[in-house]
Amino acid sequence: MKQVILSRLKRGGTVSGETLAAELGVSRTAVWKCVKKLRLEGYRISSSSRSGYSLTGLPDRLVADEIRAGLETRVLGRTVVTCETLPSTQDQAKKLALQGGDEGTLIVAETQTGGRGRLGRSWASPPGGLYFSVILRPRIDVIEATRIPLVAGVALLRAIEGHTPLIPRLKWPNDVLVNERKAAGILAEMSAEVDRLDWIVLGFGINVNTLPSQFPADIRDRAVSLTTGSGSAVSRLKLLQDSLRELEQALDEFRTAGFEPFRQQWKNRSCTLEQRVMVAGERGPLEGRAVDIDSDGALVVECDDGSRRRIITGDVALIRNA
Ligand code: BTX
Repeated sequence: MKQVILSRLKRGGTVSGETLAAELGVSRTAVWKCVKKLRLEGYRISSSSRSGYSLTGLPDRLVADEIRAGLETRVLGRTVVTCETLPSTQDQAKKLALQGGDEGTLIVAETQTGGRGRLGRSWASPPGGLYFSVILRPRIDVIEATRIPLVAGVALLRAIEGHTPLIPRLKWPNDVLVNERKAAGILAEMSAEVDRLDWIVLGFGINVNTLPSQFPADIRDRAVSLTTGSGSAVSRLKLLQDSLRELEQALDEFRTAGFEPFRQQWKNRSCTLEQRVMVAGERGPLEGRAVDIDSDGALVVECDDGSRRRIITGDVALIRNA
């Protein structure tokens, strides 16, 4: 009944409690109770005893029904779980994946208390940001999975570009930088057997409407939100829906056309290539010039002695003015 009332109000105008009650075959009190529930979910509904109810605003919170209503995907977001707060959407999604959760299952939280980054780091997750994880079960070889985070990075950039006048850049492997500060990050985790990929969980942390004062002091000069970067508010709901659409399209393209088109797009949007970098990798620190992304998605660094090293995992710092 709540959904019927909501879609009626979404058509616009004012509709009386009496009309709604008659249309639904319920009492006016029942209608009023549903309106109350919708208000609790964040819908702004004005009411006047003479003319009735009208919808004046959508929730700023991410509501599962709203996410689903505007989704242009086949698979991603088929199941949506929204939470006010979670330790980590990634942990929740991994738990569901292990229990056999469907491909496309989406976990979204308004805030996280234990948001995780790569290599055991943390991801600050105050209100105003977008924090979500999605379960993928791609039918690809395990070896191909290393490319998925870069494919996801390109997809996220496309979504951000569609929402803001910003020119975001990708820092290997998949940080999104705006004005040289980090605006988003992607965490990819997977479970596989020798020859079979079971699942990949992709986690996205995007600073959408986060205020500078909401970032922890130690990252305040390195983090930025899309709103602060662009000077105009960005809809978290639309950005979430567009990110999922772009991700699904990108994964389809990856399946049919392979990694090469993404490698090129990644390189065109990169702020890592042709820069002097310091890599904290598995085999110790390494300094050199980032020269390429190879066909596996690894970063190729040319050391000062001319030798080339492939970086598969690790942290890359750009050395400015070198
Ligand atoms: P990362 O390891 O590349 O980035 C983490 C590093 O970035 C931190 O060490 C810190 O320096 C900085 N940092 C932390 N929080 C922020 C922030 N909000 N904005 C800018 N810089 C920050 C990148 O890891 C991958 C992050 C994925 C986060 C998502 S959120 C949804 C899902 N759930 C979860 O627990 N993780 C993922």
